[in-house]
Amino acid sequence: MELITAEQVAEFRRTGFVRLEQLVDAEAVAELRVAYDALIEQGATGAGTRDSRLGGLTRQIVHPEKSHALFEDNVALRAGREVARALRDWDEPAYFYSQLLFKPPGHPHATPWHQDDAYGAIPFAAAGTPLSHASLQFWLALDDVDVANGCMHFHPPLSDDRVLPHRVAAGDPHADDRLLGLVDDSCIDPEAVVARPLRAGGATVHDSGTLHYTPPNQSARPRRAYIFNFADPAFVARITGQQG
Ligand SMILES: O=C(O)CCC(=O)C(=O)O
Repeated sequence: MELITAEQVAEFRRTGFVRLEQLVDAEAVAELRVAYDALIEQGATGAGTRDSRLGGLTRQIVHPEKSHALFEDNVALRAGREVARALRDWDEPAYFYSQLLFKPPGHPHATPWHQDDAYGAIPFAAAGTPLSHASLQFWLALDDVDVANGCMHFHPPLSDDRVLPHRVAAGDPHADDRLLGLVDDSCIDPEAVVARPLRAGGATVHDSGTLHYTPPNQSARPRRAYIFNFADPAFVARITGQQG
């Protein structure tokens, strides 16, 4: 199965995001769902996992691989690495982190417009910081997703290649699970916004500087997103060095 075409690579380079109709097959989706549901239902208690709520609102399990072995190595991560190799000419894409972000039926909270680079500092990266283009975020749908249950929405690049002004939209500003959003959404052109519905097993990939948003889950269906990130190895070495 071809994971990504030359046209999709070109689209990503132009827009900073791309939809992959099928990153993994139904069998992999079924297996991941079992592991996902087990962590959501029983709680993720492994050392190194953070099981909390993004902004106190949306269930988020960061580093699920520390609580369930399937998230350590699976078909989605292997496929994601292949796609990252096609999208970037890094020496070797470095696995950075993963998270489960769960919007159950009727979940009333949007994930506001933001750029992932804004999360690079606490409480947020200063407006005007150059975008890093250092990582790729994979958003794998484990349910069919559309606008009603909270699929990803993207905005094409603004001419300014910098972090826009962000604010803490919810949660403790100094906690890792704070929720960030743009201070002012007026730069978002509704005509330019692209919703990316997916069948289960499909994924979107976006650059760390790409503006994105998800709506509340207004449906009776769950929205199980398995999110993982591959990054420039030089960037990961720098971050890890800082932490160590
Ligand atoms: O799924 C969501 O609600 C938001 C996901 C997101 O912001 C991301 O993957 O970077």
